[in-house]
Amino acid sequence: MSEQTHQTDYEVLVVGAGFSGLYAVYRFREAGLTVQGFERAEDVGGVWHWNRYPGAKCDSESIYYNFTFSEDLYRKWTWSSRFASQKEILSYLHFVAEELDVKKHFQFQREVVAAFYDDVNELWKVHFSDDVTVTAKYFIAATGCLSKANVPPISGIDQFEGEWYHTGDWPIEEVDFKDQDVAVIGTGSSGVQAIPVIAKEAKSLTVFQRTPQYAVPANNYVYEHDYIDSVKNDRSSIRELMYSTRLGMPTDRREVSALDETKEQREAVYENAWTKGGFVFPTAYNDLLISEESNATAASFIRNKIRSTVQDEDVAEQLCPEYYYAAKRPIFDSGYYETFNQPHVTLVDVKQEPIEVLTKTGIQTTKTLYDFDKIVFATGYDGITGSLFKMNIHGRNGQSLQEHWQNGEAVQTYLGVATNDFPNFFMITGPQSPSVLMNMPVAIEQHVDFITDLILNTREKGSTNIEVVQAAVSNWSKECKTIADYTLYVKTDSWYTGTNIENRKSRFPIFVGGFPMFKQICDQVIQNEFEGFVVS
Ligand code: N01
Repeated sequence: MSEQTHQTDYEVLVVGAGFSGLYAVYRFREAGLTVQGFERAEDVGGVWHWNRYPGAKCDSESIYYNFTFSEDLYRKWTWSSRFASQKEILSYLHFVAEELDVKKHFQFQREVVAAFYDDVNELWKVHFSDDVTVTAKYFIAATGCLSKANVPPISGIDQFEGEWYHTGDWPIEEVDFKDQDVAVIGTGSSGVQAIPVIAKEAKSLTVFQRTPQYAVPANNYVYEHDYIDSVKNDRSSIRELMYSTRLGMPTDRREVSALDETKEQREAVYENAWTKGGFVFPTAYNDLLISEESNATAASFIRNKIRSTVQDEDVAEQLCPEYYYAAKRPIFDSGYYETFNQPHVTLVDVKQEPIEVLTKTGIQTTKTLYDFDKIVFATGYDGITGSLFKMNIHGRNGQSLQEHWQNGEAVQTYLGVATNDFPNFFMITGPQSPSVLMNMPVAIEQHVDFITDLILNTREKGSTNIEVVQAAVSNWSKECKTIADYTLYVKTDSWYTGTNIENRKSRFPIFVGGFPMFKQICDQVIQNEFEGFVVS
């Protein structure tokens, strides 16, 4: 046991003011810790502050995409529709900040540029872009999994004389596409949401697609008042339901293999899921991500939908994906495929016609020079580890997190919350937690509660230093890998595997066992006096 001898500016320093940061600051404050939050944006919101691109929506259902720890908070907020827009979710987060009275604990427009663990004084020194350094005992990354935008290294970006944007770093001012020739590069969730909306405004829209995607209708609708009232009156059972389902929100998941039903039965099941929209489709059978054969039935159903929607046969074929359905993040759309029936919309397959360079006027592929007024990069993120690496975090003996995790190819954590040789550093929904495979607010509540309990438990013992032991990290990493290796996720290139980033070898730093199993393991760790951690 050691007394904390060196004075720090704060006990806890939290980076990020999105869902994680807001709840973390609130919980730490309520636990009696002195806490300070820092955020690079000018206000709260996290990814929902930055992702203002046209058509941005959430694909978790609204009534589940919120905090459920407080009856009062839950009752006071009213969602308008099944899938809320970015604007509405951002308003929700402003409302949360106000209700929990946490904004006063944040400093905005303060970006972390480096953080060092001071072995001697057992504290974190965190440096900001404005040359200010602060110290804290506990350093908490509430930076999310998708906050480092990936602008691919295409040469000539600086030469382009029109305007270009990244969906994850969208300007606050409205972008006007009217009478403009527009390019969208990328067809993941962001591109698929933005493309139909931009097409409505633009004079012409050219979509540069590298990998065709499976998109299933979102089927968004406005909530009825009575329904919302009943939901508000039922917070505790809704919370229970969320905490007891794999995805952290109820779906119509059917515990049956696609291969146990006849072709006709499957068609009916998929058709029903297609109509209901959202996560009903990827959870129509329980082995879609395990069995290649089962997966092929869903993939084939969607390809047939694409062919029957897109009028030009060649374009339809170009839009038909081949990878394992849902092994990349499932996409829910609102009129994506239909957009390609419009005469002013063109599809360019960059596998056939790679982008060579951006010129003053547009995009030069190996075949054609396309002129544009505006280019939208919907090219995703350096997911999971990018937002952590961006902070240049250094643990014991000055080792950086990048070195520790071999540039993201050998990520190892304990429960996604901590890693060895980085004492008193905690991640909310970090690598090897179920995070990105589930409804985030639930994962965040559970992770923040776990970290708070860990710190309080340590305090009760009269200690302040917390470190995870190497064996716990190795064992957890092995467990994550063992489960993941049963799935098709690891056989598919995606931002999950990190292979969307040039020259990165495949890894899969996500716990796939589902949220109830994860929570059970964490609860057991708590019961066993936080086994895997040592305090001093
Ligand atoms: O990013 P992505 P995203 N040249 O990585 C292509 C969450 N999210 O921003 O597939 C040409 O999925 C790339 O091609 P490929 C959600 O978790 C949620 O769309 O790598 N193309 C791909 O088509 C989601 O999964 C919501 O071959 C290039 C696209 O860009 C995650 O964020 C909404 C390229 C990137 O797709 C990320 O989604 C939005 C290049 N050099 C986002 N580099 C909702 O809640 C990349 N691409 C609904």
